Parts: sequence; structure tokens; C-alpha cells
Amino acid sequence: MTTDAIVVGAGFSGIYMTHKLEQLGLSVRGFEAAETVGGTWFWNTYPGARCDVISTEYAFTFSQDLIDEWEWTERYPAQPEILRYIDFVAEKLDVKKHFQFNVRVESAVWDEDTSLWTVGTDSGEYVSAKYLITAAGCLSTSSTPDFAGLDAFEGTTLHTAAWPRDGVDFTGKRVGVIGTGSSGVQVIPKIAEQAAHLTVFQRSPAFSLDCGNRLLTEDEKRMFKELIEDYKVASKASGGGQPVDTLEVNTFDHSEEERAAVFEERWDRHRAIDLIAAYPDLLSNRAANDTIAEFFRGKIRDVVDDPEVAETLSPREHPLGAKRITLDTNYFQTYNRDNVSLVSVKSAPIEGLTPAGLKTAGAEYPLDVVVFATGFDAITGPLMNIDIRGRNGKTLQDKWADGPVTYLGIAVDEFPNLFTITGPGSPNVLTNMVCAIEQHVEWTADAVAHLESVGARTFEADETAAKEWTARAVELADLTLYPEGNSWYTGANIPGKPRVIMSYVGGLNVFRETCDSVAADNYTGFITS
Ligand code: N01
Repeated sequence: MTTDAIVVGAGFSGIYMTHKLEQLGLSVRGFEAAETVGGTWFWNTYPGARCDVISTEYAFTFSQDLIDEWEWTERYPAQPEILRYIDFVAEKLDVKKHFQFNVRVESAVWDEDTSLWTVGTDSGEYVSAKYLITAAGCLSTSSTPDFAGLDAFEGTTLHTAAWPRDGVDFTGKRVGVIGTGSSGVQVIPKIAEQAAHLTVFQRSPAFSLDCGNRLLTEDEKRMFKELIEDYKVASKASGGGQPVDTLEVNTFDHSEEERAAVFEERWDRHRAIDLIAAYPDLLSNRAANDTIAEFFRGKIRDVVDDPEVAETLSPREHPLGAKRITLDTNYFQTYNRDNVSLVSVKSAPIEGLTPAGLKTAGAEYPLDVVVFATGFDAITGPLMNIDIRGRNGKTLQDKWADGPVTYLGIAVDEFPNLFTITGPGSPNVLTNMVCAIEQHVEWTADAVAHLESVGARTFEADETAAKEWTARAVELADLTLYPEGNSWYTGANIPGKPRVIMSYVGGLNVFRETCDSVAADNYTGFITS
């Protein structure tokens, strides 16, 4: 069977991309591994799962109907509400009909003679298309460390990114949570409320911000809609896809007292970007960063009763923001509970699971349940897990063996007519994802419209353009503190993964202008035939 375009994934990107292709009059087939739309927000149903972007800003802006007809309830939306929103959008755009659900794409092979991609699925179907668009998400391939004894453990193991849909009852259980990133800090307080005892195994402490979540007021909801045009302009002009008021002075232009007042006022805004972007040099000057890092550590000491525990919870290695700042509700307070203990596995790493629990280099912990909050093979994982073969049978795995190389994060040389929405080398996760998705989807739709209008068969990134774009992204990242964080931003969380920043740090606004000028300049850096 042949269709004009195949879309992989039915999260935010997949449903919008499908809508845009349909508007162009193209035939589209979509494949989604889950039973319905939602992407990452379908799978991450662990208790406490909540977005770290304010609800009103974590929504599409391209359609006035969508804006008018949806109302958020909380300032930071919980997973069920976001999933309802994505479902609402998919219904409204009427795109579900293009998707096959419960079907995973396993392979995609480019045919030189026909200039078509043939996609193979786990249901045994093969479908060919002129355009292959991956909307597979940045955080959709979960990662579980390859611990010894995983199979021998007689209790239950869970991963936050593959949570049982009917929930888990921890009452009376001895639970261990491994990982203190965004997922860990959200799930830990919730499990602590139920479990007989919770042991948190922490390798690196997190800089975490109390999200101060609350219901949106009627005024806030009304004002956001009334000022939507201003918001659109401001978010498009911003580097992070969220308007932010960065001061016009650097950190050390302010006295210690002035800085403290700035940080304190922004802490109360409960919005991470307001803190990390308070001064322009916080993410590029380690000494400046140390001032805000120490402010965050002070907040931990204010909350945690036991000074030793507070110190163990205090990040000292990575700069604030080099790993994602986590957003929490009662995270640090949880360590004041009698039924919670913290184990640092930094110097005494986890050796593995035993039939009765977990063993570190220092001790053994009897457990009934082990929760992996150990994150994702991010950004490249979802693409590399598909056997994608471009010209001359070249696999994406080979192509990216030393790290991903893309042009604008959307195209890979030797892989014609492949568009990777929010792929490596685009601003993706360093921005408000929904904004980044809108930009990438709209740019892709315009490119496809152009190709159709000129009757092109193939569209491919030029090798030099891709290499130069990727080198530029690395150069820009090297001017920042991002490379100092051992995180999924750089692939450092996955053993053996090439260590390279996978996001364009130059800002979504600059990126948008670059993409627009590439298009205006007759798609410079692309080879069209
Ligand atoms: O994953 P992570 P996540 N032994 O990679 C630890 C988004 N998200 O699922 O830091 C012991 O951040 C690891 O330790 P270390 C958000 O973008 C958003 O929490 O590598 N520990 C770390 O503590 C986020 O950034 C929201 O030393 C091990 C943890 O596991 C992204 O998803 C909510 C280990 C993994 O943290 C990923 O977050 C949830 C080992 N062998 C997720 N291996 C919101 O919107 C790993 N760890 C709020």
C-alpha cells in the first residue's frame, strides 16, 4: 500500500503534523504504539506526574477554536489533564482516523528506484510513502539500568514511564525508588504517603523548585485568552518558547543583597525559567551560577530537618540548569517523614537486585517494590530504536554512531524525504516543547507544500550543511554550562552513548529565524531533485 506521508507517533507532534498534511490534501497514515493519542503523556501515569511548564503556555496556539474551547484547571497541569487536552485536540482536528493504534513502527527503508520509504510494523504490515515524518517524541524510550539480578528479584519492579494504568497500591509495602530526576521528585512524595517504608536511592541530588501548584483563577484564565495575541508574539520572540523577563545586568553587577532579593522574588513565582534566566550570564558563568545554586541549597536547608540529610540532598557537582531543574510538591519535606530514608549511591553504587531486595556496595535493603525513575534514552533513542535505512542501505545507527548529525534538527543527509520533528540539533527540550513542535511541524508542512508545488521527488540535507549545523550547535553549547551536566541532555545518562549536546541552545527565536531564512533562500542547504 502506498500513501503520500507516514507519521510515526500520535503525541502533540504527530497529531498536529497529520492535521497539516491533511490540509495540504495529502494522504496520511499514522502509527502509534499506544492504544490512543498522547505520546509521552499517555505512558507517564505515575502518581504525581505533572508538567513543568504552566498549563496555559503548554498548549497549541495555531487555532483560535482550540484556544477558545479549552480551559485548564491547574497552574501546572497533571498528566490526566494533559492527556485529556491532547485527546481534545485530536478529536477537534479529527485526525485519529488516520492512525493505527497499538502498532509500533519497527523499520523504515528508503527505496532508491521508487524514491519511497517503506515502513514495517510489528503487526506485519508494510506501507510505502513519499514522506516519512517521525513524531516519536524526545522522551519516549525509557531506560532501566542493566543491574545484575533484575530477574531474580521476587518483588515487583516498575518504571515511572511505563506505569500500570490501573495504578499501584503501595500500602504496607517496603518500596525503593531509584532516581531523583523530574520523575523521581514527583513520585517520591506520593509513594511516601502510602508505603510502610520508602528508601530513596540517590546518585545525584537535584536542584528542585517548589512548583507552588494551585488552581488557576477565573481572572487568570480570562486574561490569558484576552491577551493571547500578545502571548503569541512574546513566546515566539523568546528563546525558551516561554516569555521571560531577564534582567539587563549580569549577576555580579548586583550586590549580594540585591541578588538575594531577585532570587527570592522569583522563587515565589514558582517558575524555573524565571530563576535560571534571571540574569543573562547564569547559564554561562560558573561563578554566577554558583550564587543561584547556593540559593537553592539554602532552600533545602530551610526545609529538611536533619542537616546531614539536607547536605546529601544538596547538589554540588553540576551547575544549576545544566541538568533539568525539577519541579516538585513537598519533595524535600518528604525526607522529614519517619517512614522515608535516603541512601546516597554515589560512592557506594547499586550493585544489583537480590531475590529479597537491593544491594549496594555498602549494604543490602529488603524491598517489596523497586521503582525505576531512571529516565530515558532521550532524543535519539526513539529514532535509533527504529531500523531506519537511507541511501545505499545506510542505517541511522551507523550514521549517528559518533553522535547525531542533522540539518536544523529536521533532516539527515543520506536520508531523503525524512523529517524528524524536534530531532537532535533542534531546540527541542530546552524550550517549551509545544512551541518547538508548532515551529517544526509548520516548517515541515511548508517544505512539503513547496516540494509538491515544484513537483520534486526528493529533498535531502546537504552533507556539509548538516555537519556545519551540528558543529555550530556544539560550539554554542560549549559557550554554556550545559556540557558540565551528566544528564540526558548530553546522552551522559546512557552507558556507551556518545556524549554530545543534543539540543540547539541558541534559542527557539533564533532557530525559527534561521529555519525561515533557509526556506526563503530556496531551501539553502538542502538538495532537491
Ligand atoms: O529522568 P532523569 P526523569 N544508579 O534522567 C538516576 C521530563 N520529565 O524521568 O543524575 C542510580 O532526569 C539518575 O542519576 P544521575 C523532564 O524533561 C518532566 O526523572 O544520572 N541512579 C537520575 O537521578 C526530565 O528532565 C516532568 O546521577 C541512577 C534519575 O535516575 C526528563 O523527563 C516529569 C542510575 C534519572 O533522572 C527525564 O526525567 C517527569 C543508576 N544506575 C519527566 N541510572 C515534568 O514535566 C539513572 N539513575 C515535571
